[in-house]
Amino acid sequence: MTAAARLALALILLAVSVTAEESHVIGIEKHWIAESPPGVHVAAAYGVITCDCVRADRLVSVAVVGAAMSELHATTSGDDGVVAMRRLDDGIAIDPGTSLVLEPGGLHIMIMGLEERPQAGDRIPVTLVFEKAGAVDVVFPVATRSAAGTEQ
Ligand SMILES: [Cu+2]
Repeated sequence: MTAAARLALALILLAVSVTAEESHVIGIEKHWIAESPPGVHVAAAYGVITCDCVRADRLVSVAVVGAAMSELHATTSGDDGVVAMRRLDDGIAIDPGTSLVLEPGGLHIMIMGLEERPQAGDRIPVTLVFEKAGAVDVVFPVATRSAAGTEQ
């Protein structure tokens, strides 16, 4: 390979990597927060998160307006059939071209210390924080579990 060809190849590789940096886009759809019963000040949020990216990203934390704190949880069922929730302190990885599905009975955002219980029709601002993409603001609509189940 000549020096000129080598330089041309290096420039092409540089262009590709720059493009990759620019096309790191987080998408979220089908997002919703489940309505809580009266007197309950915790809630769960769900949705499908995609990463239009070359390198993997990671959902590391979530902030919800009107809530004291939020955690990322996985629902697990043991051999004894007991269903429990586990806090994911390292966040949740999201690989390029795949969907991160947060759904009832699986991964979810646990919202705690809500000033008011979320009710169907409410719209709650949420900030999803990703390792690479940074903060992504999304408004989550609140729906009853039955309504969400029939709609999806
Ligand atoms: Cu939970």
